[in-house]
Amino acid sequence: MFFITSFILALAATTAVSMPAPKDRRDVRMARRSAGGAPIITTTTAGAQLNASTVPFTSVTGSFAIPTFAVPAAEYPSTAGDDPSDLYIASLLVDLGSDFCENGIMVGINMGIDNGSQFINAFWTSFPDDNSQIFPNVSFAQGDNITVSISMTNATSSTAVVTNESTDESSTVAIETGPICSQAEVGWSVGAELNDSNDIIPFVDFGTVNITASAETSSGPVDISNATILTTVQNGTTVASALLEGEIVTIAFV
Ligand SMILES: *[C@@H]1O[C@H](CO)[C@@H](O)[C@H](O)[C@H]1NC(C)=O
Ligand SMILES: *[C@@H]1O[C@H](CO)[C@@H](O)[C@H](O)[C@H]1NC(C)=O
Ligand SMILES: *[C@@H]1O[C@H](CO)[C@@H](O)[C@H](O)[C@H]1NC(C)=O
Ligand SMILES: *[C@@H]1O[C@H](CO)[C@@H](O)[C@H](O)[C@H]1NC(C)=O
Ligand SMILES: *[C@@H]1O[C@H](CO)[C@@H](O)[C@H](O)[C@H]1NC(C)=O
Ligand SMILES: *[C@@H]1O[C@H](CO)[C@@H](O)[C@H](O)[C@H]1NC(C)=O
Ligand SMILES: *[C@@H]1O[C@H](CO)[C@@H](O)[C@H](O)[C@H]1NC(C)=O
Ligand SMILES: *[C@@H]1O[C@H](CO)[C@@H](O)[C@H](O)[C@H]1NC(C)=O
Ligand SMILES: *[C@@H]1O[C@H](CO)[C@@H](O)[C@H](O)[C@H]1NC(C)=O
Ligand SMILES: CC(=O)N[C@H]1CO[C@H](CO)[C@@H](O)[C@@H]1O
Repeated sequence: MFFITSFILALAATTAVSMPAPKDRRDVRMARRSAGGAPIITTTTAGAQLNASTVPFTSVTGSFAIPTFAVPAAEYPSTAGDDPSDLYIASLLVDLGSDFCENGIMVGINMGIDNGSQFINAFWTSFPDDNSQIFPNVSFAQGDNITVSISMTNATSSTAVVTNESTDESSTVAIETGPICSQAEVGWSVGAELNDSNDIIPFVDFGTVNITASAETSSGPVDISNATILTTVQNGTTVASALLEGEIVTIAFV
């Protein structure tokens, strides 16, 4: 289990947090999987996910405007109340292989409110080592247009890029993983994080976000219209839902 402490703590949180381990997410998904293309129910993730077909994916990209976000209303079911001094987080992610491969990468924007203070950062995480780091040289504000991508350089190395289109600032990192399996899925989602006790940190209320989604194989761009929808259900209540229209994944906090 890794901890995204470096930036959260730097922004005054006293709580250590982490991304849910992929295995935890997968177990939840597989356990509750419905037949016939129905959404997969998870406790941490809402968005769309596409399995590889015969040709492995080589890249995944998502573009979105960072939404306005706020402390959720009192009825939000995963928390006892709407205590404004608490920590609320949501991560806007693209994924390559983190769910179904031993080795995988997630890249995204981490946004939240800690004791009333907002923070936004870009981070990448590689699996299975759960190594999470912050992209340098780029910062963010609500409303900024962002593009994040992961591109495989070769079998064991990928390049991840985060661009703030609103200022044309960009940050690029090379990520060494083990070999990413040929069945690696791609995904575009909003994900929750876990605290030190492995409890889910409540989502910040992110309203609605539209992710323009794309993926490629060595043969070129892929039709993502068959992607599977992921819905977040916590404590029996849907807290985030998603739909896919064309290449747009719309994710809503409910
Ligand atoms: C995607 O692939 C994984 C295994 O790699 C499998 O468990 C899962 O059912 C597949 N999902 C769909 C929607 O086909
Ligand atoms: C889940 O719901 C039960 C019953 O309403 C409540 O007692 C419990 O605190 C809730 N758990 C969380 C994590 O919100
Ligand atoms: C939360 O913010 C309030 C008001 O700014 C401050 O008085 C308090 O010390 C903060 N609490 C923590 C744990 O930082
Ligand atoms: C893969 O690419 C990385 C980055 O360019 C390089 O350091 C590494 O040696 C390459 N690995 C192989 C097996 O070619
Ligand atoms: C984001 O992109 C949209 C559509 O191109 C544009 O209307 C908007 O002004 C951009 N926002 C910022 C902050 O650059
Ligand atoms: C960040 O900026 C410094 C100074 O300009 C530069 O040396 C470094 O390569 C940059 N890092 C990235 C990931 O762009
Ligand atoms: C994690 O969150 C739960 C539920 O909000 C809380 O009871 C617990 O104290 C938290 N643990 C840490 C280490 O912050
Ligand atoms: C998302 O896209 C839908 C459909 O195009 C649009 O109605 C909605 O305003 C968009 N929402 C945001 C937050 O951009
Ligand atoms: C989507 O799924 C349907 C039914 O399984 C299949 O016939 C179709 O070829 C798939 N389309 C793509 C682009 O994969
Ligand atoms: C680092 C940086 O300059 N980020 C900028 C992204 O774009 C918005 C404007 O839309 C600025 O407010 C941020 O400062």
